[in-house]
Formats: sequence, structure tokens, C-alpha cells
Amino acid sequence: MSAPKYTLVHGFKCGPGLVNLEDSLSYEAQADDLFISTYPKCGTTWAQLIVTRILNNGNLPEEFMQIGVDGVSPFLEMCGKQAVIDKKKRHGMHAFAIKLHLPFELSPKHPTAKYIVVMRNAKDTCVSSYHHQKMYQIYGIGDMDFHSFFKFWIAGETEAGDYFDFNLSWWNHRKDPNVLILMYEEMKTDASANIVRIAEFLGQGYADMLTANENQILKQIVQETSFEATKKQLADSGFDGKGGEADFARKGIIGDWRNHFTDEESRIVDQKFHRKWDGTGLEKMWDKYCIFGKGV
Ligand code: PPS
Repeated sequence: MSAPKYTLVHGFKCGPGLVNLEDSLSYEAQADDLFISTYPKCGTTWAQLIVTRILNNGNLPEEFMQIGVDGVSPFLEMCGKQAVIDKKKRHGMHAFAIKLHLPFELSPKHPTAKYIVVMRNAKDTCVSSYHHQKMYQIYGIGDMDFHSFFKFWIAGETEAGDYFDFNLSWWNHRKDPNVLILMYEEMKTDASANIVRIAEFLGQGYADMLTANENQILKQIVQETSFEATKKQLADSGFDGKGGEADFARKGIIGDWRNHFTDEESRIVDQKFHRKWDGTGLEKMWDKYCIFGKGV
């Protein structure tokens, strides 16, 4: 067992698979680029699948059925900037979003490019990261138990670094007209409303398309991006066929942390949550889900 692997690139903790991070930092964002940028395991794939369907009249073109590096959304730090440029040549600018796992500071910037950010509560994000890193040998954690992984994760000693700093970097831009922040838990609670929010952010024409004919395309997207449908899509496209607990579309629930955390670990997260975020407004975002205590 060893510490989760990452390399430092310009001070950023770069996950072991992100072979093109350096190259991606010089990607020049274009006026109508659309980015989905999240801390790992916060609902990126779900957002990618929703966005791509909205951009394509409710459908998912064949090439976008794949979830991997250059499928539904090219993952810039992994596939590099040329793959993004080539995909735009093949599909035009308005068919897909570009996936990033970068904080605001390192994300490619253009004043009119759009940025969708999904946030998820720290405790479930940590659990999901643990299962993800155990699934891919490249992280080097072997059969590390959750409690050992927790110590690295809460110290920001793993890919993408400190969860709280990362999310705050985007939260500080929540009022920018080209930034939309979504919450995983809200998407779970009311997928329909959040899909409409995404469409409105992309342009009123997309929202009108969703709600025409008594919400026909909206209902279709809700169904086709449900957790069960995503799991099937991943399996059908050969991306998630391992079965069992460690699948990429693993549980997709709010609250799995309760099956993993000790009371002490939960309190440690609560403390950091308040220390990093109190007064920013971000600390109120999970109020109705009863996840965070005072941490004293
Ligand atoms: S990654 O590797 O960072 O891109 O992972 P990411 O997609 O951000 O997050 C993976 C978690 O999201 C869950 N998931 C979903 N939840 C609800 N609905 C849908 N459609 C969906 N698709 C993926 C996935 O199961 C991971 O969460 P956990 O808690 O591990 O199950």
C-alpha cells in the first residue's frame, strides 16, 4: 500500500492519468466553448451526458456514447488540446462540452465561454474517490482501506488537491454570467428542474426545445440520464463492465458516506468544512440534507 499517486504540475496535484495536463494549460479557450469542470467524483459524467443530449436535440450521437477520454466530452487534461480541436472540426462548436477537473485559476478562460460546475458534498465525494482510486491500479493505493485513504483525501494529498479550495475557487465566480453551479444532491432530488436550468444557461432555445410538446424531450433526457440508464450505457459501451461495488457508475446515491465514515472522520470533515467555508455562503448549500454538523 502506498500514498495515492499524483504529480505536481504548476502547483496542481495532477492525477496519474492526466498525461496532457501541461499541454492542456495552453489550450486557448474560444468564444463559444463550453466547459464542465468539477472536482473528481462530483457528477461530471452525469452532467456531460445531460449537456450533450441537450445540445443534440435530446439524442446522443454514436461517437458520444463512449464515456472514456474522448467520448461524450473530451477530457482536456487527458486527451490534450489537439483532440479537442479535432473534435470541434468533426462536430462543430455546439455539439459537446469539454471536460476539465481544474480549479478556476487553471481552467482555460474566455470571457464568453461557458462553465458548468457540479459540486457534491465532501463526504460522498471522498467515498466515491476512494472507490475510484481502488478501481484503477494507476493510483497505486492497492488494497488500502477507506480510513487510510480518508487521511490523504482530507489533507488534500490526492489528485486535484484540496476539495474545499477547489470548489471555493469556482464558488467565488458563481455570480459571473458565464458560470453555472449545480449541486449533485439537487440533481438527484429534482433532475428535471436542473436539466431545465442547464438548458436555460446554454440558451433559451434549448429550454424551449426541452419543454415543447408537454416536455417530451425533457422527460426523455431525465429517463436516459438516470443512474440506471447511465450504468447500462457504461456497460454497453464497454466502459463499466466489471460488475460489483467498484464500478464507475457505482451507487449514485446521497449518503453512502454513512456506510464508510467513523464519527471521528465525520467530525474532522465538519471542522474543515466550517474552517474553509464559513461566511462564503457555500457552507449553506447542503443545509437541507443534514450532512454536516458543527464539527466541534
Ligand atoms: S469522474 O471520474 O470524476 O469523472 O467521476 P464523476 O462522473 O464526477 O462522478 C462519479 C460519481 O457520479 C455517479 N453517477 C451518477 N449519479 C447519479 N446519476 C447518474 N446518472 C450518474 N452517473 C454517475 C457515480 O455513480 C459516482 O458516484 P458514486 O457515489 O461513486 O456512485
